[in-house]
Amino acid sequence: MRPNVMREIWQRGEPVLSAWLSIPSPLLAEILGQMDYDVATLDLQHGMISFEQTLHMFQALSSTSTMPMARLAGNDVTHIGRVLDAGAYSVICPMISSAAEAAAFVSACRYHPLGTRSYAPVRGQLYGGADYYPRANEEIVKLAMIETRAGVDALDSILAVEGLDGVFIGPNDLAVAYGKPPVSESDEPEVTEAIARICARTRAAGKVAGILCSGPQAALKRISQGFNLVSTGGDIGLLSAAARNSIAVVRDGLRK
Ligand code: 3PY
Ligand code: MG
Repeated sequence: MRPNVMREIWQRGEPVLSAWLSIPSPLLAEILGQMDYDVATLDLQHGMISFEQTLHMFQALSSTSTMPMARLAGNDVTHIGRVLDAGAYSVICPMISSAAEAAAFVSACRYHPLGTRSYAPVRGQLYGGADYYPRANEEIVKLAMIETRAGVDALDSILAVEGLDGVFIGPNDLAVAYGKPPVSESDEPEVTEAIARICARTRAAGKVAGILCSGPQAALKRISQGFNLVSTGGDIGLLSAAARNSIAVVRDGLRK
């Protein structure tokens, strides 16, 4: 099976850098796949991406060295199976609040006897290779999103779930959970302390600590805090910033 680049990067002790895609476009996936990201995460929870578009975006990514990841729409066994069958090599499950939820998520990602994933990996096998079935259980990376108060409280038991590779913090939902405004880089002490605690405990448990970041400087700061998986800014934000700057230069020039 094609090796999961994320595991190779973590084995070297380096952080994984992810693009974050919400716009449903195979061409966009191909363009970002040509940049220097390790993985591209399709946001199937809050992004505008359907199952058919997921398939086509994964196909577009497979012409590049950037590996396909998905932030799932939810902890649903049928949905998880379909996203893996479409070729996701790593999956992030939102809103995990207990060890039982984390265990159900991991089970949905693994074949018998370790889990309950139904067999027929169709495109997963085309992308992964002929030995997909015997290797997929261990190769696919499984991350639980911590973004609720219950999830923070249950962190140690979630980290103890066998087969879970680590956690991924949703900083917006987490801030909301603490009664604060939804921003990726909150400076509210309760939120910053919770994020630091989640990162420290997760790394101490030998697991992956990931987090969504609003941009490159935030990503660098999170890596220096100990995170070893970061998104470095989403497609919508990148496009908006580039367009805003571009038109501003022209309008400023016309005023001179
Ligand atoms: C969050 O910040 O809550 C997320 O889930 C990222 O989209
Ligand atoms: Mg969230």
